Amino acid sequence: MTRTTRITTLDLDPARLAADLASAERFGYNDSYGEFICGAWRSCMLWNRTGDADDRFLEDYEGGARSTEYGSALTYVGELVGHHFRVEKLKFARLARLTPGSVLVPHRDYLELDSDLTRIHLPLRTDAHCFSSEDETVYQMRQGELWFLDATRTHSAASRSDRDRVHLILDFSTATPAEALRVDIPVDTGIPEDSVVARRPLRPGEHKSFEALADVIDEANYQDVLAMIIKRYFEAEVKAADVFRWLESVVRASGRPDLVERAAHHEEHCLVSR
Ligand code: YCP
Ligand code: CO
Repeated sequence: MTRTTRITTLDLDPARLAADLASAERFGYNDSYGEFICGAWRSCMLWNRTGDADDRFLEDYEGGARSTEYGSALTYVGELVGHHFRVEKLKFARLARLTPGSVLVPHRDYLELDSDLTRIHLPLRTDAHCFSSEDETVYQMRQGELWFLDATRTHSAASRSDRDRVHLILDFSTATPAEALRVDIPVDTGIPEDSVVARRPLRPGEHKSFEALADVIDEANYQDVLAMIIKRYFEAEVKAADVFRWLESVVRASGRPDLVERAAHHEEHCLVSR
């Protein structure tokens, strides 16, 4: 079984990367998948089924991907992808901007598709204040590192940076990351120790104190309360699955059946089926 792993580190050309990132500032981004996001995670389709950037969701389809106007505009990124990957297996390429202060709700990808894809991340712009997670591991993908991300496992991301984190995200129709690569690199090592970020142990009563948010939560700040729990998960040893347990105890104690139902559906949508 292949696990999330750092495949290699690319030797990026800073000037050419800067030129593509400058072009990307002017692209049209969409706010698809808002239910997975507290804050903003804005995405731009570079390659998909139709070549139309307005087709913003992952979907099942046969055959090769087409470049959108934005994909064609990123000449350096296009060369990097063409050099390292079997583009005939590529289904989707996106730019994703995680904006300052934003977090993703722990979730699993591809649940709505007939078959899983192979997910690759290449951070184009990031810093020491951007974090990713898988289950109970918080880690950092640094600029220029090529990662295979097992998106079928529960994962999340958080930014405490003051700039957008910009990642290139690729999805291939292969069973393993090795089949998506053109270059022969061994892939199966897991998240390396030097990428892992330690979290502190939970303080006694820490979960309990979050229950006080029951007096605060309503339909307008539901996502903000969830964001607070997710931010704590990135700091302290809360289990990924317990993010929804903490939310559940808040909504139950709030005496709001509508919010209890909303949280239950939200968890189902993120982690189980959709
Ligand atoms: C995706 N994961 O890859 C999802 C949606 C957040 C990250 C948004 O499509
Ligand atoms: Co995801």
